[in-house]
Amino acid sequence: MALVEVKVPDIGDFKDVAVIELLVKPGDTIKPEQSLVTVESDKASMEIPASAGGVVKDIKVKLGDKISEGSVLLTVESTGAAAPAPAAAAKAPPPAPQASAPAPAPAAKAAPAGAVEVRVPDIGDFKDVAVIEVLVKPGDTVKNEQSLVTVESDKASMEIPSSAAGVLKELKVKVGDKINQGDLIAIVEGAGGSPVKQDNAAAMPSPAMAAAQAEAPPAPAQERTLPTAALPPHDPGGPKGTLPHASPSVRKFARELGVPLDEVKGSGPKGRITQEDVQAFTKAVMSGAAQTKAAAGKAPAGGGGEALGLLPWPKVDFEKFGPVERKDRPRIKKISAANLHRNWVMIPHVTNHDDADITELEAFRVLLNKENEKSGVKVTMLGFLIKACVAALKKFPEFNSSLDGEQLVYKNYWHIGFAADTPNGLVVPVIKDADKKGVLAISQEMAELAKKARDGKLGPADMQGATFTISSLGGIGGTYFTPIINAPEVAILGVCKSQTQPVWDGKQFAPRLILPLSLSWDHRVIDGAAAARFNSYLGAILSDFRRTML
Ligand code: CAO
Repeated sequence: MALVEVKVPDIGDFKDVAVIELLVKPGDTIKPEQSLVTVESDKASMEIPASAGGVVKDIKVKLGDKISEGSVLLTVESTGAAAPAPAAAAKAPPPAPQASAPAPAPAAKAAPAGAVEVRVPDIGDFKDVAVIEVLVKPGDTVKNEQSLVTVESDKASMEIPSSAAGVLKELKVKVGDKINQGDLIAIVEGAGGSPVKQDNAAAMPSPAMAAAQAEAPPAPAQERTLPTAALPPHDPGGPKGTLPHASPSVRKFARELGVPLDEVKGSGPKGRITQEDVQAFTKAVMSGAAQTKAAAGKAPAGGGGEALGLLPWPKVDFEKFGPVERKDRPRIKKISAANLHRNWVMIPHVTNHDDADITELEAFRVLLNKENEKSGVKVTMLGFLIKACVAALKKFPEFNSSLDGEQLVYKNYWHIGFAADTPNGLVVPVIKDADKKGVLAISQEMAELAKKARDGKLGPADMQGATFTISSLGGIGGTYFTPIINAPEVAILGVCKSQTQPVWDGKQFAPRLILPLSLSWDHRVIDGAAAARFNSYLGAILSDFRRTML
């Protein structure tokens, strides 16, 4: 079987274009005309198809390499099945030189003084292509070759550039219009711009198109108003592995910002990614509202310290030291891990520990449960804690706020989340409007939500809208811990198991039931003194619940 070199076919005027995507790898079996690499200039992109089929032996280019016609892309071990595709041999229509010699264009119609008609250049095979994006508006100052509109067929999209510089007086097309070569797009006036003469102002067709055109008689050279048209870029409906559905300029913009375009959701027609989509994605990542896959992928692997300039997470062959068992982590654990990690890294946490004397409150709780034995509503310390926290949050509204850019959002509702331990991981159901509910109602709702959580039946609405969270390990044990704030909240209360302790009452040691409190707070929003006051007020309420009435 022969080893065949697959070279870049005639791609017209495109020289030294950068390889931005490799679509095949050694060992792949490829068919003639299958796309091999994507190349891109600053105006357009295109996929280079194979001139022969077979098994890929060796890839001769890598990302970033600059290639031109004749560059060797790869070698294939030919199956002999298919003859070399005509693409390589195909002659593209005469290439479109970049607008270097501006001259009055015969096609540029009279128009008002200094006004220039900008028309659709030779866009090769493309007929009746729809305008899917208008990139400028009347009054804009446009530069020569600045993209004016994006058009799209079912196979590719391209930007149509201006042939003149100046102020855009009129736009003659709108989104949805079908356009063809020679159609008037816009009128541009003045500012040194002039229509540009262009022989063979052909938009560069893709090699596949070139192949198709090879059979047609060469188009006669014409002077056209528009000198340069963008090369039809990649085929959005093409084989898997092609670039995301976006215009070349948007892809360039995304590359400059380091935005992984395949993670951006397009809001344009047919899911096309617009510049605004890229900007919104960047904003979301910067504000912490979203994460790139690369960042998220690093987190579960053990913290991905590379992004912070830390050592990579150690990779250990555990089997070397003994038998191991691997299990997939439940979905809830993965989601909460990513959230906890973000919150821990992005929020400057401080935790204040304090104690509350709940001797009387516990006695009251026991009495209440005895009285309510028949009703079946069991009151735990958490019910009182939720009510006590609402009182403290009302007294210290900063603790019931959220950061939003330069502003602090004070919430005039008090929805309290509580961490619930379930077989599948940690979830945080929310008691809505806890300020309007009594301890019995809160206890009942908490029991229902905790059951729903353990049964895996909590809906998103059950877990949304919290303004403050309590994490109680009181039923389990421990003294103090450092709970992680549940963003965008700014504080969380951790509670551990109450213990009877000897407390000095001024005359003697008396046995008192002491509840350990751990308040974590966001130091960007809250100061240490405020946190100490919050804890101390909370302790006072828990010692004497009558204070909530004050
Ligand atoms: N001190 C001493 N005893 C306590 C207590 C406290 N602070 N809090 C609760 N208890 C007791 C209860 O009275 C109950 O006692 P009885 O069985 O004798 O009646 C027992 O501990 C069990 O209580 P509970 O846990 O069922 O009820 P709860 O209202 O306290 O908590 C819930 C409900 C859903 C929060 C809890 O079951 C849970 O999941 N806790 C774990 C939360 C968690 O994982 N937090 C860590 C998150 S990491 O930040």
